[in-house]
Amino acid sequence: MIKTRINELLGIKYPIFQGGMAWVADAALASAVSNAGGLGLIAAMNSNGEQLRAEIKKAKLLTDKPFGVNIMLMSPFAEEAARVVIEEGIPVVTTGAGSPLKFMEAWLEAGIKVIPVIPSSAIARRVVSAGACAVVAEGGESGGHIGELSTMALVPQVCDVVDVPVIAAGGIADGRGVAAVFMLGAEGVQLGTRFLVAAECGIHRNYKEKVLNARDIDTITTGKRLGHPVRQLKNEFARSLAAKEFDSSITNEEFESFLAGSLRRAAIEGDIKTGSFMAGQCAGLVKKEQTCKEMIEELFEEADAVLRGAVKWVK
Ligand code: TUI
Repeated sequence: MIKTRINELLGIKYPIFQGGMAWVADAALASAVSNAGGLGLIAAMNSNGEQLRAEIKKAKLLTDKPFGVNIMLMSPFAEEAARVVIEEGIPVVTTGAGSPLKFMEAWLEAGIKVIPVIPSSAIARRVVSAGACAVVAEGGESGGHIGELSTMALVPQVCDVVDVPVIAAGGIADGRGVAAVFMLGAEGVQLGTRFLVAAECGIHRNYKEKVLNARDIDTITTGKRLGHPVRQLKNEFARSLAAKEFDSSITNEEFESFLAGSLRRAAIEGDIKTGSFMAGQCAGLVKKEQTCKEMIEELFEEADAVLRGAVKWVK
């Protein structure tokens, strides 16, 4: 049994979060993770305020366990989502892709636990002094919008500068990864890529197949020129973005316009050619489809065994 301050803080059985993946993390997935003893998160990114409210209401019918909402701060709906989480009595909010400082006072006042996803120790320090009760330190191995540092380098440096619990994300897909980040000082984990193939994850079959068939070298990052690099599985679309990355005949606005709708095309339509199939470098570790309950139990059984076995190296 692995227990940390995260279990107590959030009232959950296992210190694991499911990443708040846009167009992926809906009520069905979040409630399945919460029912399995982790923290499920609904992604607010792709919904306006009322769509998010409807998704929250659905999740409330599907679980009596705590679940949260992830607010992607670059989303045009971030303001609406920030209000809806308060109105719906959401107990925990995670944020990504920017600074949550302008919303924090209102959320803390409403009794919401705020857990920002952060890519550096300086940003970790800043959000903790503004009242964050924990942080998710996300390394660049992750899928989607990423920072510069790897999980291995980021997690211990964040642990060194904050007193609140640190949840590690990026590159974790099995019990070895869970055990490894605990050794770096993390008290919880957040996984995205592995949950893409969960039975309760409703994304298109083609997306699941791409993850299940991925090798370690099958992801690529694009979008650095816009200041927000995104990791995704290689396909025609990703390669064409990569080719445009340093093409000065294309403006940033044109580059941005190629991205519009690409995540939806992957997750909902399963468009192999023009979809953006976001996934982390650990996709190559994801080989089987399971329910969220099976995944989470297996992850922590493995981590438990790895941590207990580690003592064999100490002479
Ligand atoms: O947000 C994510 N991952 C995402 S969001 C997303 S949707 C999308 N994003 C970009 C283009 C198209 C679609 C897909 N994946 N992860 C959390 C994360 N947060 N990664 C990096 C950050 C971050 C970056 C800067 C957090 C804070 C931050 O602060 C900057 C500042 O100035 O305070």
